[in-house]
Order: sequence, then C-alpha cells, then structure tokens
Amino acid sequence: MRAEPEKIRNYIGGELVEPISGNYLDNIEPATGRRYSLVPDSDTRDVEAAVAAAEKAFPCWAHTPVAERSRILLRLAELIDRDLEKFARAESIDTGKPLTLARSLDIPRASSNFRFFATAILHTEDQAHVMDGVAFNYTLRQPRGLVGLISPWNLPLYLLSWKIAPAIAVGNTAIAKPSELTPMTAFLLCEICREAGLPDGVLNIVHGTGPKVGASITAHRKIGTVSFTGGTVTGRKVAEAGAPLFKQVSLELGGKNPNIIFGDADLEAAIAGSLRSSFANQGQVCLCGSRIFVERPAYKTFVERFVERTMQLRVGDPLEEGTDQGAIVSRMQLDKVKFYVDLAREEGGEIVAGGASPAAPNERCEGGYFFSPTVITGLPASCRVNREEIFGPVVTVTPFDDEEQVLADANDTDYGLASSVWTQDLKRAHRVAEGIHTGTVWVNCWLVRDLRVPFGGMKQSGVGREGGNEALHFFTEPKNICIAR
Ligand code: TXE
Repeated sequence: MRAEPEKIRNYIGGELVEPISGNYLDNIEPATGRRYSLVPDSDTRDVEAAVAAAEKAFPCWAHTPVAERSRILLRLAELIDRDLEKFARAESIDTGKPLTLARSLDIPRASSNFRFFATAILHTEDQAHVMDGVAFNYTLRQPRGLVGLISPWNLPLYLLSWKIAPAIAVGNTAIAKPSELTPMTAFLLCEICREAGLPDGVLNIVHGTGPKVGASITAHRKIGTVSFTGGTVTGRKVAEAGAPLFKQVSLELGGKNPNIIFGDADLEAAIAGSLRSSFANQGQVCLCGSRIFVERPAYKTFVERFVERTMQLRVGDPLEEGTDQGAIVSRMQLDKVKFYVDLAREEGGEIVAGGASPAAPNERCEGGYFFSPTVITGLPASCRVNREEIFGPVVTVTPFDDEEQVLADANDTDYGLASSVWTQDLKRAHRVAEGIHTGTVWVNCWLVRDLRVPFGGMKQSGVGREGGNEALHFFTEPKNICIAR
C-alpha cells in the first residue's frame, strides 16, 4: 500500500496550521514526475491570519535587544547546519537538483545567511551630522514593520533565508511565501524556528500560488515592504501592486548573462568556470552565464574542449552521488527549454551538444523532467535565443573580434544581472568590467559571493540591492532627529 503524501502546513503565529480552505496542491518530484507531498493552496484569509500574527508580534520583537535577536538567528544557523542532510535531501527532491549540490552549496549558504545578518546587526554604525553652533542631527534606523518576502523555486531555502535573515534581524516581522513548486525546505525551517526560540509570529510562512498568496501579500495595506525574487514578468506585477500604496519594493529578477572569454585567458580555467556557470543547477540560476562570447583566435579550441566536457556531464538521478545534472524543476519549465532549443534550430543555430531529453537514468526516474546540457553555436547575438531568458541547461557560444564589439553584444539585452570576464590583462579586465551594464561582474571566476557587497541587477533584472548594509537599510526606515544646541 502506498503511503499518504506528507501534508505541508502553513506556519502562522508559531503554529503549523492547515490552509483555511482545506485545499491542497500536488507537490511533484521533478526527478520522477510523481506527487510526493501536498502543499497548502492558501488564499487571502490565510494571509490575513499571518498579518494579524505578525502585527501582534511586532512591538515586542522590534524592542527585543539586538544581542537577543542575534542569538536566536545564530541558533537558527546552527540548527540548519545540524540538519544539513535532512535539508539537502528535501531541497534535492523538491527541485530536482543534485543532492551533492544542495549539500555543498544551497544549504550551507542558507545557514551563512542567518549567521551573517545575526552578526552584522551587532556591528552597525549610526551617523551624526553636527551643524556649527546650531544643532546636531542623528539618524535613527527603525524596523519598517510588516514585510512580505516572496521567493522562487531555483534556490528555495537560500533565497528565502537571504530575505528572512535581514528582515527579522533588524526587528521586522515577516510574512513569507516560498514558491509553490518547492515548499519543503521552508516547511522544515518552521520546525527549527520553534526550536531556536524565535517568538511566535515573527516569521509566518504562507504556502500557495502567486495569484492567490503572492498577490494578497503585495496588495495588503499593512505590508509596507516587499522583497521579491522571481521572473521579470511577475516582478512587473509586484511593482504595479506596490506603486499605488507607495510600498518599499525590492525586485531581484531574471538575467541573460554574458560570459566573455578573451584570447589571452587561462583557457582551462575559463572552460571549467564556463561549465559551472552554464550548467549549475541545470542552468536554473539567475546568475548563470547563458551567452558565451569567445575571442576568435581561441574560439575553435574553446568550442571543441567545452563541448567535450559538456558531454561528459552525467545527467542522473539527483539523489545519486555521481550525478552532475539533475532534473528540470517542472514539466512547464522543461517545455520552455525545449521550445527555445527548437527556436534555436529555426534561427539557424547548430546544436553541438545535447539538444534533447536523455533516456531516464533509472527506473525510479522514468517520468522525470530531464534535459541534456546543450551547447549551441552559429547564432547572432541579436536573435531571440540570445535575448530571452531560457533558464535551463542551454548555452550559446559566439565568436567576437574586438572589445568594442563584444561589449556592444554583451549589453544588447533588456537584462543586466551579472557577467563574467576571462582575461589575464588587468587593464582590460577593469576597462571591460566598467563597460558592462550588469550589477555584478566576475573576473576570472563565477558565483563567488561576499555577503557584504550590494547584490542586484540593472535594467529589467531588478530594482534595489540586497546584501550587507543594503539589506539592513532596505529593511529599516531612517528617521532624522535634529537637536538644537
Ligand atoms: O517565477 P515567478 P516562475 C525566471 C525564469 C523562469 C521565470 C518564471 O525565467 O522561467 O522566472 O518562473 C510568486 N504576485 N526566474 O514562474 O512566477 C510565485 O508563486 C506575487 C528567475 O516560477 O516569478 C513564486 O513564489 N507573487 C528567478 C515567485 O513569485 C507572485 C528564479 C516567483 O515566481 C505572483 C526563478 C503575483 N502575481 C525564476 N505570481 C531568479 N531571478 O532567481 C507568482 N508569484
């Protein structure tokens, strides 16, 4: 007899509760295509309950000494570390990403987020401005109140904790909504919140769809601050909902990131880095470099070696240790990837690696959403495949002749999230980095994160910056106090 699927519950006012409607959605395991748990199909009423709980908790939490808030957040980090394997497994089953990746990257980074903001709040500095003989001013930074935190499916715990940690560290109370596709790690986090002694109502998690739960959060008059990570189309809706209410909104959206390799680069390092930046998490990272530009003298060798290495990547059951590439997050996302690979063919591209779904890696994964890592050449920088975000294991490689041309091509997109430059010429590295319109530029590396730097995108990749002081500022309201002398 098949076991009943686990029922995920909402976390409101410190209690794990059923959605008021009693309705649930299927939570599908991408590697098998089968339901493995049920996620609450919550609605406005559940958001209202979470708002009431957050409102009740706010005055006390906002006045809780910083050292105490810090202690609780550090405890949360310790408990995530303690339960690393449990979290990593849940993340892998939910998303389809290799367990090894969840274990080595996603979950450790989630605990780092709590640790970072737990200690950051102990070291903030306040400003004072003294006016000659007249007055002095100081700026008080206070928590903003109730904050809404909406996150996507690609790095579920990491991106949610990147928002929760700074928001509650500075004294806000939160209503968080994980992606309905990947709710499990947020559910596990609730158990840990109770164990860490986080007061009831400081963090509330409401599961469900974007149109019901997400839209209720963005439209709610009592939630004055919204931090959102997800697609650009949804980001626009979040901005539209917040504008008439003058909400403080931060948007971390999609990307179409260029990865530029000059002829003088350490080619082995550039190939290894490009392999990661193209295919990490099956290419479903907003920071993935989906457009590789290679200076013509190095182009042929790069393509040969890059394709060879791509074909060695093992697409497999995410739960198996030797797997490099797991499953795509959903049937819909898999269809989107296939659509763009077909479009690449129509646009005249040559598929030099991958381009189709491989055979199922084992019996368990027969209904899974797999796609081989795919490399496409021969497309102009201006075609749709090179301009629109695919968000899958698909990368294009294009030759270039000079710096000016590659900068123009790299910038010829509506997005501006991140980029990579590979060169041994220091002056060129600085010059090109300055010329690229992206929020982050990596030189001779990829995905190296210092949590103190401002993180975010330009153009349609988003508005606002998160990370370090930027996050502490985003989640607090500055008040100037002027005292006559
Ligand atoms: O994202 P959505 P989806 C990109 C990627 C992907 C595309 C769509 O290109 O193909 O976005 O993915 C919630 N009001 N990225 O559909 O819909 C939703 O429930 C408020 C880039 O999953 O933007 C989820 O919790 N919220 C990205 C969150 O928004 C709404 C990572 C994000 O979902 C809502 C993931 C609404 N009206 C996808 N509608 C990155 N930059 O990291 C949905 N949501």
